[in-house]
Amino acid sequence: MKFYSRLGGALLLVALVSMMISSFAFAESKLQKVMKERGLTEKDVLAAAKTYVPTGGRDEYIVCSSGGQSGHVIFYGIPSMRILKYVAVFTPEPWQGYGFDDESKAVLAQGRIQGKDIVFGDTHHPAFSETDGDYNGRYVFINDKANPRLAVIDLHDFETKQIVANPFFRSAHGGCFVTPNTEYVMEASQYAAPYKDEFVPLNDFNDEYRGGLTYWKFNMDSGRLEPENSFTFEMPPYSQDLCDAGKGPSYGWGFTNSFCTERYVGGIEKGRPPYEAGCSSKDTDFMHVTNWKKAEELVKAGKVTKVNGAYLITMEQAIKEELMFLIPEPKSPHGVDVTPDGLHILVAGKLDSHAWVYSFEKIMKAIKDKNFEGTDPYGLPIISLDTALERSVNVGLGPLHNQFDSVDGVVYTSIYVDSQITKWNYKTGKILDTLPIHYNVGHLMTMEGDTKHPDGKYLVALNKLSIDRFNPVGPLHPQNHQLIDISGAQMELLYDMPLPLGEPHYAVAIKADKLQPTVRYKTGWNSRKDEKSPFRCRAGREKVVREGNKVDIYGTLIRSHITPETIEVYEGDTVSIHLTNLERAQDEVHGFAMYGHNVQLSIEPGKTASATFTVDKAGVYPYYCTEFCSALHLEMQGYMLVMPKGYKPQDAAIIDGEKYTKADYEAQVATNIATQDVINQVVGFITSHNYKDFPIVVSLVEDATDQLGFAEEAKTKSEVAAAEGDFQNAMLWANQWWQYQVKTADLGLRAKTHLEQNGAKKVK
Ligand code: RUQ
Ligand code: CUA
Repeated sequence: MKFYSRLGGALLLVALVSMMISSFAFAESKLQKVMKERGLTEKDVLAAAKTYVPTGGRDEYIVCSSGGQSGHVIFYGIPSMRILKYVAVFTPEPWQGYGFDDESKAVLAQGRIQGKDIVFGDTHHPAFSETDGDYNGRYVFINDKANPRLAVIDLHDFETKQIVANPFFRSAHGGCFVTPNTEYVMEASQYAAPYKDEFVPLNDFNDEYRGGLTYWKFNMDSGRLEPENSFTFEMPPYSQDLCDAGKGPSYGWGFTNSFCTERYVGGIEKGRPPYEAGCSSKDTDFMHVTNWKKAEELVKAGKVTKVNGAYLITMEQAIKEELMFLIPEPKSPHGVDVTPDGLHILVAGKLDSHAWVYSFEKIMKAIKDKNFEGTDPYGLPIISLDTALERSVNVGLGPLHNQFDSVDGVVYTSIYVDSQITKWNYKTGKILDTLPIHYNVGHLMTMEGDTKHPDGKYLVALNKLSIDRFNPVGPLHPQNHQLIDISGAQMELLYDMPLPLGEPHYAVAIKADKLQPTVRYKTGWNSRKDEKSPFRCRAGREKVVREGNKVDIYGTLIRSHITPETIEVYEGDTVSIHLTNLERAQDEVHGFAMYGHNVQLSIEPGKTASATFTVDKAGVYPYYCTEFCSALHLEMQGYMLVMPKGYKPQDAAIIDGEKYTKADYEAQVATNIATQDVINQVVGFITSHNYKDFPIVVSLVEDATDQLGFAEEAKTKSEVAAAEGDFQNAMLWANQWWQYQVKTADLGLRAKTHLEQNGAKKVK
C-alpha cells in the first residue's frame, strides 16, 4: 500500500517535471515565433524585458519633464516610459479645468505681464524641492523663459499653486535650480533688457540694459515663494544662462553661466553682422559666482534696498561686499553642474569640444587671496581660468549638459553636434564610453542625478530631433526621449519614447516611493489655494442666491446627477456656478461643461470649483458631466434656461413624456428585489473573506454602503408615493432606487474581482 502510493508519488513528479519542460519549450518556441514575426533580436527582447511593466504594475521612478512651448509639465514613469499626466502650469488645460474654473484663473492671473493675461509659457527646467541636497518629494518648480516667471506645483495633488513674475527681467532661461534646503530657487535672466518698463534705444545697451539673477525665497511650510523676501543680483548685460547651487563644501554659493559677453547687438537690417556672429567672437565667456548666503545676511540686516518693490543688489554693492565674481569659461557654454560632493563645477562648452572642470577650493582660495586677473567693464573681479581650472576633457563636439552617476566621479555629458552621450570620469579625465543618440541630444538626465546622492541605473536623453524614428505625422515631429541602461560599464539603449507636447528641455527623476499624493480632497476644498472654499455645499443644502443681477448657484455632484438640474436666470445676469463633488470614492471625478460659455470644470472627489460668466443671450443651454462616471453618466445632465428680461416662469407642471401604472411600479419593484438578491450574494462573498486586509476593497465597500443608503432613501419615497396611489412618482422613485442598486452592485463586483485576483482568504 505504502509502496504503491510512493510509486504513484514518483510517477506524478515525473509527469509534472515533463509537463514543465514541455511547457517551457512551448513558451520558448512561442517567444521565438513572435520574435521572428516581428523581426526582433535577442537584444530587443532583453530591452523589452527591462522596460516592460506588467498590467497593474508600477514604475520605479517618476519623471517630471518640462513641456517647452506647451506651458505644461509632463510626468512619466521609468522604466516603462508611460506618460502619467500633463500638468497645466502657464497654459489653460480643459481636462484639469485649469484656466477654466475661477480658482485656477486666479492662479494664472498671478502671472500677468504688464497687466495682460499671458496664456502660454515656455517651460525649461523643472526642479524638485530638496532637503539637505536630496529630493524630498514635496514640490516641483518650473520656469517660463518667454515671460520670466516661476511656478510652484504641489506634489500632494500635482496642481499648480502659484505663479510669480520676475520684477526686473524680460526673459529668463536659467531657472529653476534650488539650493540644498530649497531656501531659494534660482532664476537667471537671458536676454538683457532695461529693468524698467520704458523705451531705451539699443545704442544705450551697455549702460542701460541689464542681466541678473534672482534668488526666490521659498517657504517649505506654506509651499509658496515669497517675493517680498527674495533678492536679485544686478548683472552685466551678458546673456546669463543656466545655474546650479553649491552643496556640501560649496553650500551658500551659486554658479551661473553666460554667453554673449561680447555685449553684441545684432543688426542685419543696418548691415551689421547678426547676433550669432557677434555673440560668439570671443574665445571665452564668464561664469558668475555669487555668494547667496552672505547676500541673505545683508538683506536680513536691512542693508539692501528695494527697487520695484523687490530687493536689488546692485553691481556696485556686490563689488563692495564681495558677493559676485567672474571666471572665464569656454566659448558660449551651456550647462553648469555642481558635482554631488560639491567640490567641482562642470561646464560644457557648446562651441568647444571640452568639458571644463573647475575646483571650488581653488576658486575660494583665489577669492581669499584676492588673486584676480582684472575686472570686467563693470568692475566685477575676474578670477583667471588657470587659477580656477582643474582640468578640461575632450568629450566630443557640442557638449551641453552633465548628469552624475552613483559611481563617484562618473558623469554623462550630452553631445549635441556629435549626437552622442559621453560617459567619463571628471576626477581622472578618462573617457569611459560613448553611445550614439537619435538625434541632437539637448539635456540628459540620470535618476536623482542632480542631487547629493545620484541613483545611476537609467539615463534619459532628451533629443531635439526625432527625424526618422517614428511613424511620420507631418512636418512637426514629436520629441524623442531615449531611455538608456547605465547599470553596467557600457551604456545600452533600451527605448525610444515620442513625446508629442512642446519641446521638453530638462527633466528630473525622483524615486516613486517618495511621492505620496492624495486620492481625494477634504469636502468643499479649493484645491488651487489649498483651503476650504467659501462656495462649498453639502447634500440637501443646494441653493440659488440672487443679488441684483448677480446669481450664485451652490450645487453638488454625485453619481449620476447634478444638483440643480435646472438653472433659471435672466438675460444680462452674471452667473457663478459653484459645484462640490460629494464623492468619497477614489477616481470618481465629475466634469461640468456647458454650451456656449467656455465652461469646463474638473471636479475631483471633495473639490469645489466655480465658473463665472455673463449670460448675454436668452436661450437654452444644456450642461452635463464630462467624465464617464457611471453607467448613467450620459444622464448626468441639466439645463440652464436664460429667460428674456421680464419673462415670468410658468407655474404649470412639466408633463411627463411617459405615463406609469401600478403594474409598471410592481414590475420595477420585482426587479429591485431580484437585484437586491445579487447584491446580497456579493456582500456575502466579500464579508466571508478577509476583505479588511485590502485597502482598495475597504474603500469600495465604503462607497457601496453610501450608494445603498441612497437606494434606501429612494425606496422609502417610492413606497410613500405608492401608498398614496401616486404610481407615476412611485415608479420614478422605484427606478431611482434601482439606479443606486446598480451602482452598489458595480462597486461590489469590482471589490469581489479584486479579492479573487489578489488571493483573498476565506474567514469563518
Ligand atoms: S536648455 S539644451 Cu536647458 Cu533651456 Cu539646454
Ligand atoms: Cu459624473 Cu459623468
